[in-house]
Amino acid sequence: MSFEWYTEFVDTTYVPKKSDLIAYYYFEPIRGMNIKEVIGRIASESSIGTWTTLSTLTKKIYSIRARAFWYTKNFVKIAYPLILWEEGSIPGLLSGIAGNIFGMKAVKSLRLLDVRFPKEFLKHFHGPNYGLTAIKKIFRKKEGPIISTVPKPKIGMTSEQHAKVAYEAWSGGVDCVKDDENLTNQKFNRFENRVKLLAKMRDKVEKETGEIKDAYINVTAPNLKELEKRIKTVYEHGFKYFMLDLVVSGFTAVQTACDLARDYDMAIHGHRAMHASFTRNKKHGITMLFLAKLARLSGVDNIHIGTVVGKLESPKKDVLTIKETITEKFVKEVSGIRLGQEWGRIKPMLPIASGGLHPGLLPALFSIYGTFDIGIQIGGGIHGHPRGTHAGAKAVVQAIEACKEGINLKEHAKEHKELKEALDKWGFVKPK
Ligand code: CAP
Ligand code: MG
Repeated sequence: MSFEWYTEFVDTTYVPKKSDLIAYYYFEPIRGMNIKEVIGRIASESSIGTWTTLSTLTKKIYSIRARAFWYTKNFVKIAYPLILWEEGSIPGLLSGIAGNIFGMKAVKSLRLLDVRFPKEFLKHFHGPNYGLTAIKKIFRKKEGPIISTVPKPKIGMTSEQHAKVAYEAWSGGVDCVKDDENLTNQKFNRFENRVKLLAKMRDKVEKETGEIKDAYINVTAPNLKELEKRIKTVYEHGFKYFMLDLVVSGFTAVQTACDLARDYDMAIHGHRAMHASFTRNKKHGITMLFLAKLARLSGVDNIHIGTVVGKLESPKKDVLTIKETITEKFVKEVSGIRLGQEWGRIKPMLPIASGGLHPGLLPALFSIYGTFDIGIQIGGGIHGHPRGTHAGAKAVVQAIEACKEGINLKEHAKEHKELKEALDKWGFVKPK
C-alpha cells in the first residue's frame, strides 16, 4: 500500500475558479523523479499536504487542496482556494506558496515566477497611498523625474555632515535626500538627530528655493515597536515620505509600515536590499517581479527596479516587465514570465532607477524607461562630482533638461559648466 498521495494534487481537468489564487512556477525535478510526482509535491506541501496519507484528512479538507492544473516540462500553474489563507496577510501567503517547497529533496530547482491575485484577495489590501501620483500630489510637478540622492560615503558621516550634504543636494535641485539602506541609527549618526537636522535644512532650502523638498529617511529598525516610533518621528518632523528596507525587514514590518503610512497620509520609499540573494538565480528562488507585486499590494509607493545601464544586474526585459506590472491597471500574461493581473483600485507605484547612475547615463535611462515619470536615485554620480555635491546636483538637473529638450548632452555641456565637468570625469561609462 502506498503511503503517498502527491499525485492527487495534480488535476489537469480542474478549471480554476475566478476566486482562486494562481501561482506560476519554474521547476526542475531531481534525476529519476517524474514531473507529476514533483508538481504534486509542490502543490501538496504549499497547501494542505505532507509526505504521507493522513488518518485526519476529511472530505472537506481534501476539497481545499491546491491543484496543479496546467504544466509543461518545466513550468506549472497551481490553483489555490483562498480559504487556505488568512485575509490580508502577506506573511501568511508566503509561508504557503513560497515556503517549504523550495527545500524539498525531490525538487532540484524551483522558482516562483508570479502569482495572479484574484479580486477577492485584493479586497483586503489598500495598495499605495500615493505611488505615481506623488509627482503631482506631493511634489506639485506636472512631470517627473523625481530626483533623489544618497549622501555618500554610504555610512560614516555624522548627522551634521549628513545634513550639510543634504542641504547642498537639495539646493542644487534634488527633490529628495535618501538614506542608504545600511544607515539606520548608528552611534555616529543617530536617527532622531538626523531627522531633526534634516527637517531644519529642508525648511531652509524650501524657503530659499520655493520648491518642495522631502527625504527618504530609513526607518528600518530591530523591532516593530521601534519601527513605529521612527515612522512617527519622521511624520512629526513634517516629511511626507519615509524609507524602509523591505526584504530585510520582512512583510510583517512592511504591512505595519503601510498601515501607519495610511494613518499619517505618508508615502513609502521601498529599498530592496538583499533581494538579489533569491531573485538573481534564474532557476531557483523568487522573481523581483513578484516581490514588486507584493510591495504594490501592501501599499509601498516607490520601489527600486533597476537601471539596465547602472552598476547592478538588471536586464532590460526584466526592468520593463516589472515597470509595466507595477504601473498599469491591467497586464497580460507573458508565457514563461508572468501571469495576467487586474489591479482594480490599487494605485500604480513610482518605479525607481538607482545604482551607478550619473549624468552621462540619463539619456539612455530615459529612453529605456520610455517616460520621465519615474524616480531616479543618484549617489556617487552626484557626490563624486569634481566640485562637490551642489555642482553634482546641478549637473544632473542640466542633463535632465537636455533629455527633455532632446539636446545632445555634449552639446548642452558647452553652456553648462557642471554638466561638462561631470562628463569630463565619467563620460558615458556604465559602471560595474
Ligand atoms: C545607489 C545605492 C542603492 C542601489 C540599490 C547604493 O548608490 O544607494 O542602494 O542603487 O540598488 O548604495 O548602491 P549609487 P537597486 O547611486 O552611488 O550607485 O536599486 O538595484 O536595488
Ligand atoms: Mg544604497
